[in-house]
Amino acid sequence: TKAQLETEVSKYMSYVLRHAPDAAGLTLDGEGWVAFEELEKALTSKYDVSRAEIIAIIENNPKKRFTLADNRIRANQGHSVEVDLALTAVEPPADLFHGTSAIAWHSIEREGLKKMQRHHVHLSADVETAKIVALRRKGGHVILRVDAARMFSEGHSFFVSDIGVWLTESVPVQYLSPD
Ligand code: HQG
Repeated sequence: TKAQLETEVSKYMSYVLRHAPDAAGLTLDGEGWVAFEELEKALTSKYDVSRAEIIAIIENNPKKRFTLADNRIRANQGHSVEVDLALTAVEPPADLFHGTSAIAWHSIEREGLKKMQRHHVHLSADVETAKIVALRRKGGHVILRVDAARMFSEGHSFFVSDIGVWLTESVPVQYLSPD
């Protein structure tokens, strides 16, 4: 169906713009941008989609995963390839949240939150969003409260992405508690 095609194209765009530009013959610049026309070529050679449909996929993406500006496109976050999104450090809200699996919690309670494959640990401003993130995982879920106020006062830097995801390098255990 059309919806399935849109999801597939969107997932492939995330894959290419975050992790494997080479796979589509693309090269990202230092801040993760690529000419829209180049991406369009890669997508139309692989999928039966038009330029207008690609633009609609970008604009209708529920999580605003991509920014299209000045004929360039980039993923807003979640890269594994080296990019500098030019984020500025800002003071976080007092509490932030992280939704994860009960299994992961066994190691998180010993090691703290690590950035794993990504460039930062991703945190949510509210419990509802953290729950949605957790539900991507199988089995039981845990919502963690992060004492962001104390982390910030003790020298940890925070960044906020275009779409309101809070980012930090790591969260040591002393700042974590199950919500
Ligand atoms: C876990 C999606 C064991 C961490 C979502 C998470 C979000 C540990 C997983 C965004 C650990 C990494 C981010 C440790 C962390 N031991 N497990 N010490 N430290 N973990 O996907 O936060 O679709 O990289 O709890 O909606 O789940 O990409 O991070 O379960 O906004 O746009 O390791 O990704 O958005 O998983 O999700 P991820 P996340 P997109």
